[in-house]
Amino acid sequence: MPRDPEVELVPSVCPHDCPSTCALEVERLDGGRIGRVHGSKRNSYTAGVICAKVARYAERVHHPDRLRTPLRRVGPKGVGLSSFEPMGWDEALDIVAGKLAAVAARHGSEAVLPYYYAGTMGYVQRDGIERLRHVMRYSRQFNTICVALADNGWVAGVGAKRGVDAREMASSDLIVVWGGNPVSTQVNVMTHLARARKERGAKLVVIDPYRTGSAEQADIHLAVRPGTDGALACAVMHVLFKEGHADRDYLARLTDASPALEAHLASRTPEWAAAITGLTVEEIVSFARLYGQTKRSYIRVGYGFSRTRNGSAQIHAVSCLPAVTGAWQYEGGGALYGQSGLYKLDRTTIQGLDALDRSVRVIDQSRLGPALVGDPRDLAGGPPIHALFIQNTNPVAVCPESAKVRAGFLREDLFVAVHEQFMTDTAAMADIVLPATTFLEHDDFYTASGHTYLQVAKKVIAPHGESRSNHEVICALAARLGAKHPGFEMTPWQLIDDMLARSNLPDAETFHQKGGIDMAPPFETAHFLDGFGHKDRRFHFAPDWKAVGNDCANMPKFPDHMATNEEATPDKPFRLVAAPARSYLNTSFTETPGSLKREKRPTILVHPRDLGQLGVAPGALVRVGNDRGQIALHAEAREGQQPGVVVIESIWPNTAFVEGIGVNVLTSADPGYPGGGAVFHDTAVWLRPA
Ligand SMILES: Nc1nc2c(c(=O)[nH]1)N[C@H]1C(S)=C(S)[C@@H](COP(=O)(O)OP(=O)(O)OC[C@H]3O[C@@H](n4cnc5c(=O)[nH]c(N)nc54)[C@H](O)[C@@H]3O)O[C@H]1N2
Ligand SMILES: Nc1nc2c(c(=O)[nH]1)N[C@H]1C(S)=C(S)[C@@H](COP(=O)(O)OP(=O)(O)OC[C@H]3O[C@@H](n4cnc5c(=O)[nH]c(N)nc54)[C@H](O)[C@@H]3O)O[C@H]1N2
Ligand code: SF4
Ligand SMILES: [Mo]
Repeated sequence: MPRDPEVELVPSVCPHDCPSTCALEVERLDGGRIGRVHGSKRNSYTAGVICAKVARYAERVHHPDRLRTPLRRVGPKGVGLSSFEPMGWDEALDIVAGKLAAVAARHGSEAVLPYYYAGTMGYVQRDGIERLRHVMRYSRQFNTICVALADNGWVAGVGAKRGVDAREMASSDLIVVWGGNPVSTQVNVMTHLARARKERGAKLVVIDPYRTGSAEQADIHLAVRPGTDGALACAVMHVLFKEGHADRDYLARLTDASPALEAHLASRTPEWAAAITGLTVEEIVSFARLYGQTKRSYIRVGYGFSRTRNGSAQIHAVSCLPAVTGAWQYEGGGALYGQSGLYKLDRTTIQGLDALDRSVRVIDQSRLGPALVGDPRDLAGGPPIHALFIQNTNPVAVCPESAKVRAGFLREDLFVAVHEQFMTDTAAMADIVLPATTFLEHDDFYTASGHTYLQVAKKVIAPHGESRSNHEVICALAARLGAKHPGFEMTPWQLIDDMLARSNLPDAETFHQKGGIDMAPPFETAHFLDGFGHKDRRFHFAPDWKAVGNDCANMPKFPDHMATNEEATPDKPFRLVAAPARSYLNTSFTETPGSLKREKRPTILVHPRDLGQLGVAPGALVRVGNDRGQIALHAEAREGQQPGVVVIESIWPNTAFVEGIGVNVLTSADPGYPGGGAVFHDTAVWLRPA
């Protein structure tokens, strides 16, 4: 569509928790509004393409429900806007600071938990809360909700959190999207792999328990049972060794491969894996042959198959494949999980690391529910949590075991302040709600996990209503609490420049002028030809699990299927996958008309055979539950997944479900092995007609 020449295009960066971190061009209109948002062509990973939900960002940033003023709750918790009345900023900040100070004075500073995540991925606005935490000695947060299991599994083998540049997919002959759904969750993967398909006739394999948008586009879809990818990977390696597709020279030079590894894999037959994965022997063997016969094979490792109790072992097992064939050596070959280990950024000032005291107790982010209801395992011998200050996350909807989260937030003796853009499920439980800017209304700095650019963005429009940025709120609270740190006296731009100077990088203005700087390492390094990340420079088939986590008793010596998941039982015969919805970004965009129109209503996808056996008509209301709770939602028949597997695309607000209880009442807060991490796709449930 031709653009109106009068419209000013302003550069920005998408701040959402998405591996793509797209470079944007925002149409700035008169009167402080924006028009369409476009992908920038200056960034060769974005390559002019962004997802539909962010292209329509005008719907979100100018939404009539955006919070405009601070609010005080005067009615019951959990009801929404009608329970609140507007108030002034000074009074609101005085109350929040006063409560945090009173709780710390009475119960100790660890009774205060600043709680955050990745509503924005900008370093200044996301991580400033850490500075306040450390200076005030408030409880620390162990970040486990997203990448912990996958990071540990990847680093166990590869030794560094980086991989082959995603743009190289254009030179691949086989692309395996393993446990990810890029059509929904990072659209740019599809751009780059489409080139390989068009120009080289590359094959696309998608490994996912259900027929996602990505699976629909694949040449081969392997619909594994959830949590069984380790078995599939082992059987593939079995075939690779048996049929002569292992690169023995590579294995000897750059890995710790041993006769014991081969003997172990000799017992991991396709028949063995078929029984575990639910795939046929034929499917497994033909995928293994395709992989073994293709030098330029690229695995794009998603997060999906890490979100199980055995998730780290699963990621490790899959990361072994290119080490067996030596695919790492070739252009367009190897694998990528994430690139965040490429950058060595010194975040001392932003995060207040110079004030960090490692003796302060740590709360597991994913176990917020158990921690709030006082599970002694989660309080590390410290006081109950009496005050929560929340930015950038919506735990009442997104945390597992949400019945406990809710019970915790309902505690009369808990003070909650939430800094938000919308009246989320979490804000509705707060005592004080503060209105927050979006990325278009503040400055920030961004790294990416899916590509290698570092980027900065300046604000594009004035703040909505009276909303303030996270940085402003953190600094205002620091002033009231008497928290001293140079970071509280700096502007966001100064904080970015401070970090860049400490990291020996050009200043923020240079990043801005250039539209970001590509930090891609040379081919040799990107492909680990100069060695992997471990001390011995080798890939580890036999990982030192103790180096990545404490709970190692169950960890297998070699890549394997680790049978520690919440298996289906006669009374809970279904395995639930709580996958992301295409038009939402976690719970963000659940308020925008364009996204709602596409997602329609909370839905459980059930195999037609199962629906028939349950006597449920497609479209009917069903009840889904387990020992942790139950929910009601509509069912839809879906081919392309195994019987016994059900899928709820989310994360809908709890209030979108007919009974006001959302999907995470079903998911478990058990930490995955060996170093913790949320297990959102590792859930057994029963299903009944409602
Ligand atoms: N549209 C949209 N985009 C998003 C998000 C969103 O909510 N919506 N969320 C963002 C965030 S925070 C993140 S971390 C990323 C996550 O993006 P992804 O890497 O795509 O990871 P997941 O969202 O966990 O799940 C991806 C796929 O894994 C599949 N899966 C689940 N269990 C298994 C398994 O055991 N084996 C295999 N092979 N596959 C399995 C699911 O069915 C799902 O299709 O996406 C980001 N982008
Ligand atoms: N069932 C199920 N649950 C899941 C997952 C799943 O796949 N299935 N995925 C999990 C994963 S991978 C993740 S990462 C988590 C994500 O969970 P969250 O981090 O809670 O992600 P969002 O729901 O997008 O919530 C971010 C909130 O931050 C707010 N926000 C955005 N920018 C700013 C800002 O600048 N300032 C302030 N103060 N607020 C801001 C947004 O309005 C939004 O309400 O969810 C997890 N929960
Ligand atoms: S949500 Fe992801 S794909 Fe969409 S614009 Fe943002 S970074 Fe790009
Ligand atoms: Mo995430």
